[in-house]
Amino acid sequence: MKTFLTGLVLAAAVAWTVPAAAQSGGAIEVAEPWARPSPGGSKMSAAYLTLHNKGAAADQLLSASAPVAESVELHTVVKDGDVMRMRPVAEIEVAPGSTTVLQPGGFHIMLIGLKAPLKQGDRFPLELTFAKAGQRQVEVTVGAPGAAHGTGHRH
Ligand SMILES: [Cu+2]
Repeated sequence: MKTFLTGLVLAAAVAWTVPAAAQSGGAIEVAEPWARPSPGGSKMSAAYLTLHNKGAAADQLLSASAPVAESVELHTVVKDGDVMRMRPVAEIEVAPGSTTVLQPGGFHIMLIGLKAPLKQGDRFPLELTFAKAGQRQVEVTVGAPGAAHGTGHRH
């Protein structure tokens, strides 16, 4: 069923002939960007955020970049025997009308070759490139997700 629906969405996307660059791309909302601190001189860290797709078509996060890191990759975590390993992914899908959460243990934005340590409370810009929504810049706060956002998800 899910494959069938995905097929329909892809067909709709192909039929939609307006150039992607001409669209304002308002369908994707980026919420709660945060990153792990990088203690102990580590040159790597990860950023996380929540993607809401308010549109009628699937979209994909294709890449990201940040001035604090030499390179930025999209990763997921897969179980390899008893070991959890990070793997690069070409894209992160956001289905129409749904939410994709990048969080520890799953999809994340890998910051490689940090130019300076990330300390709790630091902020840095992160540019996201989506297949349809185009480019989006967000400000990432370094710290735990709850600590960085007073209006967290506790009820
Ligand atoms: Cu990673």
